[in-house]
Amino acid sequence: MKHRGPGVLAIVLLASGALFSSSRSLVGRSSAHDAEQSPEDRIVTGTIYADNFYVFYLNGEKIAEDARFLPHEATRVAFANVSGSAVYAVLARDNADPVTGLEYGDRCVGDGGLRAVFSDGTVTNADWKCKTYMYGPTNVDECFRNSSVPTCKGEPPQSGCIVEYHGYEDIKDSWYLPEFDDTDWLPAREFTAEEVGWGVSPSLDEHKHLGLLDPQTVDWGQSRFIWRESLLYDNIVLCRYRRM
Ligand SMILES: [Ca+2]
Ligand SMILES: [Ca+2]
Repeated sequence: MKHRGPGVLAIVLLASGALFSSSRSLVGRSSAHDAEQSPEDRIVTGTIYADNFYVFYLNGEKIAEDARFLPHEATRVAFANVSGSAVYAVLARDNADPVTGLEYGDRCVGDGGLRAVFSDGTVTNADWKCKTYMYGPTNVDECFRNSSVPTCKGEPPQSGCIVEYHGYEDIKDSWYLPEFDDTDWLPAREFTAEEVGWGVSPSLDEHKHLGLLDPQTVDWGQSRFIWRESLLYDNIVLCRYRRM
């Protein structure tokens, strides 16, 4: 389904050429190590899909964010490779209202999903670790009356929905840094294409200037869809992976 978001319009940094003005720019770098590397080794390319939106960091540096607050679209990213270990970090969020946890005018529980593949062999799978930042609604029975497994209802909820926030303020400036201690984070849960509603081709014609990709045309390699425990109720998740 098409989840119309609040109109957040962001920029794929790579598309604007911002990569090459970053501190990880290859411009001006020169060393014997670099000279031994092929261009393919020095620049990592990748494709990220998020329902609805992502922000991607490598080793603590923001590399890119999703082009639009919509599912069913993938975007390319690229960044200068680093020697040794590297920490991939992604904030991914479903289109959930911050107060009710619902969408579509508070008539639906939306679902999330994240998938990424990179040319250095890094892929999303259960080796990643994730933490839920926003969860809800927690009182779905009251929030959606007479519905045991709600996705969409015809009318807005009759009573208040409860959404929980889990300590993001304490880690908002550190969770994506390489040295951040994520030992208490849980393994990402893998999901199938059917579970995430995979297979809907986006309408991209009028948005090609944003560099949007039809995910059906991408080689996703060995990557898996990941999220935290619930695609429905974990609405904002933080995920990390350390490439050794
Ligand atoms: Ca969604
Ligand atoms: Ca949701």
